[in-house]
Amino acid sequence: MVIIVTGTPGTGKTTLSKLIAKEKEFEYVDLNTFARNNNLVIGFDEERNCDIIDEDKLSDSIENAFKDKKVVIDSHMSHYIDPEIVDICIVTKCDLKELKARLEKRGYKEEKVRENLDSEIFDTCNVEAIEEGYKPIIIWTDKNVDEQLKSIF
Ligand code: DAT
Repeated sequence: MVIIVTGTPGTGKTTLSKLIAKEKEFEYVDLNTFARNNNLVIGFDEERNCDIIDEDKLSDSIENAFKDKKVVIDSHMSHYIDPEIVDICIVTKCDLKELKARLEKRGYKEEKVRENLDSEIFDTCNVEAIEEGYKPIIIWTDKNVDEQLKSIF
């Protein structure tokens, strides 16, 4: 079983993925680390300040690595994995004031805070996931997460 967790940076992907891993006994996978360890990094996106992952090879690698395992994959790029091999797509979302506070606490510069807030306002990860063929489940991480997870597990 494969769960992906996508969403704007700061909305709580890692926190939620690790919670699911711990409570539901899934293996936690950070997609960036997985991509680096499996030679799937084909460049660096200066604008987004993140690795460019070879999308063509990504899904096969994931499928081969985690066949018959319970795995939760954390990344704002995870919705680029082929929906065919994913059972559940979660998009984390967060109240904008709270998100701004979280990003500032991380020490992000004003411009980067603004970019991520815009991303959240435009619902970018959710929209992209739907475009890829997913039916995402939204989890609001500024509200009671355990309560919302009951609709999944
Ligand atoms: P992401 O992985 O999307 O970048 P994160 O999991 O690192 O986000 O969380 C960003 C910050 O928000 C971090 O300081 C913890 C806080 N946070 C995330 N989920 C939360 C929750 N459910 N309740 C309270 N704080 C949360």
